[in-house]
Amino acid sequence: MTTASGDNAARALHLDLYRMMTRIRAFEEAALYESGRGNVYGPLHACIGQEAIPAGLAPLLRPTDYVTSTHRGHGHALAKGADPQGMMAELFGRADGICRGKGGSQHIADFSVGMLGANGIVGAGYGIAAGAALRIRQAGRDDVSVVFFGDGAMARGTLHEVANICVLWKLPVLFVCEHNGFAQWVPSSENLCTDAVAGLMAGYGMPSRQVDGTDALAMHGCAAGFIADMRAGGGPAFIDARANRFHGHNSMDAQAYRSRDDVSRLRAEADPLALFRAATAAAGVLAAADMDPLDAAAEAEMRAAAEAALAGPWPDPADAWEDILAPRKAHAHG
Ligand SMILES: Cc1ncc(C[n+]2csc(CCOP(=O)(O)OP(=O)(O)O)c2C)c(N)n1
Ligand SMILES: [Mg+2]
Repeated sequence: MTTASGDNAARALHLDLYRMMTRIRAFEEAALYESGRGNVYGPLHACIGQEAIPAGLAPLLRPTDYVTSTHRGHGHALAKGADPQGMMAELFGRADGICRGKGGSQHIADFSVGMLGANGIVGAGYGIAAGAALRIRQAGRDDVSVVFFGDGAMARGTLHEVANICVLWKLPVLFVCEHNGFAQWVPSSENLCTDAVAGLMAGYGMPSRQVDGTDALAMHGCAAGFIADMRAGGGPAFIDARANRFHGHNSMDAQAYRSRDDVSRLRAEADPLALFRAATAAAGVLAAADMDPLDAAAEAEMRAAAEAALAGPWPDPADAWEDILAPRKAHAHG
């Protein structure tokens, strides 16, 4: 039986999921536009088409949880609560960027919200996530550590080392594979020995599930169960989230390896925002009139973030030698 409070909770969750997806998309569309105008330093790796994956997890994460990310990390950072203006300023290389303009798109981090960093090294997040999870356990906390990575990164040896130790030590790491079928321009079938990656990880004794990564509600439901188990003292889990990237590998990729028709078909059939709109309307939870203002607000928010970031200060060349080594106090114990 549905109740009024149940209906309200469902409505609030649907609004949260849609708001986050549309914010991620608007951030990246604004960033891609500015990249085309020459305002972004370095390539941009857009997660457009994959927004439901981080958006599904966002309402489940606390500021004291941790996230490690990839080169395709804008959605992860926003889902973890990072400030879009600081992120945009980071892309533009400005001194008020979230990492003082020194990291750029592939190195966005914000420890104040538990975002431990995007990473240009494929698969580099595994060990960092496990270390963070070990700290959580040692401190007796019930937080969790989420590592996002691509299907290409499944081929990295560190995944298998880390999976082993996380199971052995019951570390609260949620492994989220963003399975988009490509590693750069190489189809995953030429990179991975199996498509059934959840089965691979189940072999380590880890609860593992394949989920439709274009479905924010499905992502949310699956991650909710795994995260609740971890907060109650359980060990790691794995999600094989299937989705598609609609843009090239990055802003410099002409996509010679797939046809325009393939991409148009994906956009028509597998757009997580459009699918969500249709499903929530069919279920009678949200109507277009609930979601259209969220689209407009996200667009305005990200446009304002870009404008403010463009007006931001350039770094002082004298600061180039700062932030290279860990802060002194980190070495206090030798
Ligand atoms: C250790 C390492 N090897 C190779 C690369 C070059 N590289 C950058 S992205 C990428 C593909 C990653 O594919 P996947 O993990 O599936 O993520 P996706 O780009 O599809 O999100 C590769 C091979 C790298 N950055 N780091
Ligand atoms: Mg991939």
